[in-house]
Amino acid sequence: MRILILGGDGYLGWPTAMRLSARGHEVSVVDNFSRRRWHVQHSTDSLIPVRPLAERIDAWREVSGNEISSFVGSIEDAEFIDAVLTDTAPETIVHYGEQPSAPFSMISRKHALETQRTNVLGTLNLLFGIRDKVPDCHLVKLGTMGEYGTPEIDIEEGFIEIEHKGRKDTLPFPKMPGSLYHLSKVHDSHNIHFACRIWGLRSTDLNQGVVYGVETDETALDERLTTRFDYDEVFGTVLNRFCVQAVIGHPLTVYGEGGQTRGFLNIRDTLQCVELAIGNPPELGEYRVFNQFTEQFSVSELAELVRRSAAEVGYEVEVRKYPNPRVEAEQHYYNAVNTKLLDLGLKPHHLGEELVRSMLETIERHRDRVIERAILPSTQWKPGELEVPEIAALRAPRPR
Ligand code: NAD
Ligand code: USQ
Repeated sequence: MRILILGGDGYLGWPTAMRLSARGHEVSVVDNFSRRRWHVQHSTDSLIPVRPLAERIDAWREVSGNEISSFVGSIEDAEFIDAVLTDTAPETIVHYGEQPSAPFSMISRKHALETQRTNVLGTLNLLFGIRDKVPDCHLVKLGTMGEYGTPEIDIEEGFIEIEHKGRKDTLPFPKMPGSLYHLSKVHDSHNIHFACRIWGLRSTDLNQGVVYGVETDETALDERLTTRFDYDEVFGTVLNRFCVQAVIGHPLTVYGEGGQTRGFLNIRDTLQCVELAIGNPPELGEYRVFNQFTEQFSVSELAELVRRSAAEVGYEVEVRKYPNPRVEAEQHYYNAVNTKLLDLGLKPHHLGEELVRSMLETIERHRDRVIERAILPSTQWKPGELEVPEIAALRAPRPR
């Protein structure tokens, strides 16, 4: 199959490109390197050094004998994306190419605008490109579980049957996201659904939970093929952050009460899910949603798992509750359905002490690269409300 991966230089995009290339697909990637630029702007970096995209592609050719083509440009650039679609004629597009951080979207007006411009306009521009150049193509779009928020009812996979005043309909599940980033994904979902309903395009919206882990079969082949691994307060996700904190002796940064519960999955399962979506495409005109996670954990449960796993290999770890820089429920009901990918054959990798210890081992090899200043949370959902002296003293000057 001809497959185009948008955001192919990223944490998930690069391992996906290698996996699909290893399976014999004809793979092209698009990236504008904005993620690398945002790190430069914030004086942060991936814990594991990542080679430039062109070097990684050369290394992949050398290791696997397979070719990956690359295009450097922005998804929201109409001329660029149309030219790439014409050139590559993809049968499937996997769209990872967005600003992925909730805290980034809440730093300032400028960051919020950049997030929604990149994500919402990028995806809308892509939809026009698909309509005009490759209307049969299957769009596999990375959405997020956070689109739903934390309602008092079970979360269904995209749609819910509603009975209202004696009449019934199946409608999009209500959305109540907790950041301007998560909200950008809601806007994307509406635009994609619209393009399927009105133009007859086809798409799978993968509402993914929080991803953890650093290794896939392909990244493990050669150190030049590793993917990025972030732990800073803006781009690091919670389990990846806790593991780095455990290794360097920083208290684990539980925000608030730690009862926040989310869906999680191993990076290996991200690749499995994307492969399953690609291999089982929807009909033309169909818009479907899969909830893409394998297990639910609260933040406190994760902190305890990391503390226990790290203690067994000699790290002394303190779990500490910090005033929550976000506005979110800290104790709440959470029960999300995730059967569609399991029905297609997903075999989950479950999270346990062994996996955490292997992450600690990888982190230990790079511990001298940790930028400690970037760990404590300084991005606040309501600026000025939470002045924590310990955090304020360490806060890095931030570009506005
Ligand atoms: P990432 O930042 O590592 O990857 C995104 C890539 O897209 C980057 O390389 C970036 O340079 C590129 N990009 C961004 N905007 C672009 C644009 N306009 N044009 C071209 N390239 C652009 O992020 P990730 O963690 O790999 O996430 C990938 C996708 O999955 C995102 O859409 C994110 O919202 C979603 N997601 C991630 C997670 C997670 O835990 N990592 C969980 C759920 C959903
Ligand atoms: N949290 C802590 N301590 C930390 C970091 C986070 O307690 O040091 C808490 C947060 O307050 C939140 C939870 O952990 O309640 C998850 O936070 P996160 O930063 O790991 O994840 P989130 O901001 O939700 O975003 C990440 C990815 C995003 C993806 C989303 C999936 O960055 O791209 O869309 O996970 S989901 O959460 O299901 O929406």
